[in-house]
Amino acid sequence: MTLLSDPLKIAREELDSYWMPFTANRQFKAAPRLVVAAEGMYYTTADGRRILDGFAGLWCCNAGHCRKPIVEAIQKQAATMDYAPAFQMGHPLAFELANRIVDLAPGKLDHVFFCNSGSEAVDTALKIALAWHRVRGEGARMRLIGRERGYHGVGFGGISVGGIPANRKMFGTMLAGVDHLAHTHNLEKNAYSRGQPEWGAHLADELERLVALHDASTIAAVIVEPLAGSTGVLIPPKGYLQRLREITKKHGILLIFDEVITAFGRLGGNFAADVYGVEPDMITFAKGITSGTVPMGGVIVSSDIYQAFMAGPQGIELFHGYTYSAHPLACAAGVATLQLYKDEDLFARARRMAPKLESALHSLKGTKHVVDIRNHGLVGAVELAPRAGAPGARGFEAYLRCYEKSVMVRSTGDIMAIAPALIVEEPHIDQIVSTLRDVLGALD
Ligand code: PXG
Repeated sequence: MTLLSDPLKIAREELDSYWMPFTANRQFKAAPRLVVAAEGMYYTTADGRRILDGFAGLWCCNAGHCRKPIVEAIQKQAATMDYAPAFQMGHPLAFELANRIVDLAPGKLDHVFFCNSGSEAVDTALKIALAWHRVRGEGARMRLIGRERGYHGVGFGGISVGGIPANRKMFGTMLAGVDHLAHTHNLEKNAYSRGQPEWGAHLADELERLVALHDASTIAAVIVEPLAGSTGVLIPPKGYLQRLREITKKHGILLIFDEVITAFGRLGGNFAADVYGVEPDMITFAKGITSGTVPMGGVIVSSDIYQAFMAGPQGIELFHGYTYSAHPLACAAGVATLQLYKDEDLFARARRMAPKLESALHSLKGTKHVVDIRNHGLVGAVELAPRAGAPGARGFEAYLRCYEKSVMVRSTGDIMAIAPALIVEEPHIDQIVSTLRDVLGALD
């Protein structure tokens, strides 16, 4: 079967060829959830239902869906110049987008390398870290340090520094020389914290232990999500990121913030680095840069990093890049997206809506199964007690039932995650929370 008979009424056997990512394929194909259109805060399903999008797609459509200025910019670019060679050639929009990103970036972060996804951004940042130490004559710094429960995409670099067991266990030994910090999640100490939890800054001191074990001269970089998203929304304890910054600086170790989720307004600032007041050496981004419309990712690096490469011999300074680095459609989408964020002051809007999301979510305290509620910016999570012997089952069922009730949230294990577009309004938040309340109340 090659053609869909009718995109709005796809027969079950027509769903077979596509091997879906991070999806229970057999379960999905037995009861598919197909969306065919999107606008603002809503998806439309193949059977004509309107679904409130409580998750900005997958943490990415920060400006809301199918926003006109972005759509038009992509259409125009597709008709003007479809593609430009990425190596030894350039096109103006790539430089314009890099300039705009640098304008938003904190402190000394002033150069941008483009790729096409968060996973590529992470692998790019890790490679830059290794190469940077090498061009400075410290090539023995080859170790990379991640964190338990971290999600850094699915490349071999990303799963190596990542800390999600299911994403690692099937894939061999991954990169050598990687170690991990402990994660910061602790329900006993921090349950029902609003914003940053009080307890846990000392967990950053573990880095001193790893430095003592491996010696600083072997360690290239530490990579963390400032707010860990995918694993179920772990908000950094007060002082934790500052402590990581102090220790990395003291030992000449690069600090990479993986901001694939947190960049571009999600926490109410340009970057999490701004919101938490900690300046890393590199920031990875993706998702929100184009509001999810065209795949794009990238790494913002400090001037120290860029200039070390530019001080080397003439010729190609970094043997790394992608056919679609700074793709014209992605750049057009990126420029239009950043302009829209500015025109509508959407990051300030996220800041204004954050307390509303916070109080609405925390009103779920006491609802059946709920063991924790946490939030920062326009990110929230409701953690459920797992069913005995079936971790993740309750969360997934809650996700399905919310969808039946026309609200899309996300479940990761038994944690329900919420991350609406920055255009979200109070009635949307109320609908998300009341749907969760009804669903959880009726769930085994
Ligand atoms: N780093 C971080 C911090 C991410 O959140 C990636 C890297 C990888 O990005 P790509 O573009 O390669 O997928 C991510 C992606 C979820 C969810 O439900 C999270 C992501 C992707 C899909 C679902 O939490 N994060």
